[in-house]
Amino acid sequence: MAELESWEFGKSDFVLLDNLTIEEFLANLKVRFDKNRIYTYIGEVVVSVNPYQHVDLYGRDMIEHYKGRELYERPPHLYAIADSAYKAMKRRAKDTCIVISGESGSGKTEASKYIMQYIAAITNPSQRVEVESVKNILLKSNCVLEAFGNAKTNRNDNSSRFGKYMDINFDFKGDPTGGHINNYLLEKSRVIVQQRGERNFHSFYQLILGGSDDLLKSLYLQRDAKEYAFIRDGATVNSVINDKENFKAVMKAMEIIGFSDKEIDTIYKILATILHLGNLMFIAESDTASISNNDVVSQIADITMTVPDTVRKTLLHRTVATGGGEVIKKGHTVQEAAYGRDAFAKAIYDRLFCWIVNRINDVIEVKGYDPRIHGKNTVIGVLDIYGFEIFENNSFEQFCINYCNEKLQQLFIELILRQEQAEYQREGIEWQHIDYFNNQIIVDLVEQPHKGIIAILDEACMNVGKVTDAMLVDTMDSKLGKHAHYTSRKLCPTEKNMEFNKHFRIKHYAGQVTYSVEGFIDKNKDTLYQDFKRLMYNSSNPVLKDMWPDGKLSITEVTKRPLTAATLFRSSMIALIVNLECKEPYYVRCIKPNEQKSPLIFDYERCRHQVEYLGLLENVRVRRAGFAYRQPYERFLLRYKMICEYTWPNHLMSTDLEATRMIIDQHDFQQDVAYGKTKLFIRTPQTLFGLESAREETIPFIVLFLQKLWRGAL
Ligand code: AD9
Ligand code: MG
Repeated sequence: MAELESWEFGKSDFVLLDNLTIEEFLANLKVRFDKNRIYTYIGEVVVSVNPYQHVDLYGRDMIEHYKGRELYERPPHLYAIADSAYKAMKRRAKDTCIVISGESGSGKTEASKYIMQYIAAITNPSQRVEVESVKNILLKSNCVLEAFGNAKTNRNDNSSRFGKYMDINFDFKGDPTGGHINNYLLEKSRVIVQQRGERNFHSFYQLILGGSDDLLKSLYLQRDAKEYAFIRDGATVNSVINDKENFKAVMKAMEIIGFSDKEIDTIYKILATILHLGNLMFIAESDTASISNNDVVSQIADITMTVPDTVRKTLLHRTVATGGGEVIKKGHTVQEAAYGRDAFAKAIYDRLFCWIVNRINDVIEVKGYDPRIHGKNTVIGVLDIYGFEIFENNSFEQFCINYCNEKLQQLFIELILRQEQAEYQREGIEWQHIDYFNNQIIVDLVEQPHKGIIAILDEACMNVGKVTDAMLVDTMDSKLGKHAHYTSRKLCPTEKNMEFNKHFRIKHYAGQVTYSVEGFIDKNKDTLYQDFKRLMYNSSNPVLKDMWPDGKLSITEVTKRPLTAATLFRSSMIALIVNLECKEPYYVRCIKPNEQKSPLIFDYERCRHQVEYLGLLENVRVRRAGFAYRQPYERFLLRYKMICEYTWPNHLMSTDLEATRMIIDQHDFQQDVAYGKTKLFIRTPQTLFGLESAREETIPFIVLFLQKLWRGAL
């Protein structure tokens, strides 16, 4: 329970609500949002509402205010959660993780940065140089990853278009010694096309607006984003982001992290290559394609240090091995050439992003750590991953993102309940079972081997060219028609918002989402002609070559069908969950108060929806069904010992438990508490209020007493 604030700020913990209804929940959230109290607890979960304005909550003084404190001693804050995770790690050598969830624009990335800043600020009191350097790199990595992985969308001016999980490693002293970043499914389709009002990744605009004249000249670029097809639409979008300034900041960050000049140079060369690729024009010549602006081909060849003729051939042909083992070059049609070019542009950006992440990992990886000498190496993980998405048109990307959220919700349910149960068992207190919606059924619908949507999709991708998107819906209908969480137009003929064989719908835990199946097979197959890989591998630029090791294989050596995008994503999600499961979790649940990015609007309906699908009411119920509060005896006594004459200033009982019992008995709260092995469990808020008001009443007497004591009057 957080430090009790004045009533006008609402309840600092939702467990304190008098009536647990969605209306009361929202009313409390609104009162707090209006007063800039953007954080509220549900036990140890932080609910955060995006304030959409600067709030004075993150200064050095605030960090000091929270440092080393228990959750309930201070008003709710991310810092308190970060401190709890840090304490658990330091005191009990537990690996912990902080899972931040919420929809796009709800404040996850900002929260993750505040958490990292807090951890950086409270560690390394002795200012060890190597630790300072690790901290600096960890913080700077955000700036680089945001440049390459974030973009302006209609929901968020700085939307993360990738999922991120960062481990921070600590030595036995509790100082950061390194870290590791895992990135998930970058939305690479954005490289070639963006929705109206959205932009490509920030990095492109930063280069065009912030790069020096010399740099742009060497890359054959003009300082006008409208010149480039892939970023043209985004160039006219109003943006609050200062690309020019950010270019400098990213450059500096990359230098601090330790990217070499050659590496930085290659990064910008790749961006330029993508921009030039977008401007290539294919024309039909008899039934194959040719390129009308060959100067662009030469520029690409020069920038990528490849041979112009090979670049042209790669763009216009593909190498295929015939059944008889013969290798032939097959000319593309205009459509195929454009498809290949787009796939290539997406792939080089994706490779670049993964390479940047790996490069940062190389630098921050813990080296030379020997647990026998240095003690256990512990970890705090921070997960900032895309929230649930329901758009007007939901495609393959939303399908993956929403599946990811199902997995995380499953973990949340498991861990919160399991953790409660474990704590009760550990403390020797009886556990009551709580009913909740278990979304495992939806997880299965998506990921089950042979029967799930991913399996059906993969099967469709195996039959190259034979299965259309429409046939895919048909197969899903026949295999999943009876599933309670799956439907389509055929299964539900009266449904007007779905078209026959074009849409299917999943009833997610967070709401119904209708997916347009168009492009599913293609995006899942994620084909990139081997010729492009070979082209990059044969570059004379060693940094670029390094990003394409698989280009080494000749066409006859490439035998294995690559794994599909959905299968790769499923494996990465399963690995993520395995990783999180073995850590002690802390949760931040972010809420977006309105669509207008306004600090003044609390849109009830939008908030209601989020509270519902985040399962926050259930969360409070779980917390309240048992004991809403728990405190170690030692801590309890520190706070309340003054309200009983037998425990103040110090008790003489044999144990802290006995002393606690003395206080509880004297104030007649016996009915509402249970005594665990190390903690006192309190069932209802009223008891806590009673204790708090007794404390408030006593403090003036104690102050008076102490003053007299000092004056020698006693
Ligand atoms: V997405 O899923 O990556 O599209 P996020 O990460 O949930 O999304 P983000 O953290 O980027 O949202 O927050 C969106 C914007 O809200 C930020 O750019 C800030 O302008 C604003 N924001 C979020 N949190 C805070 C805060 N604590 N204080 C002030 C905030 N502004
Ligand atoms: Mg984000």
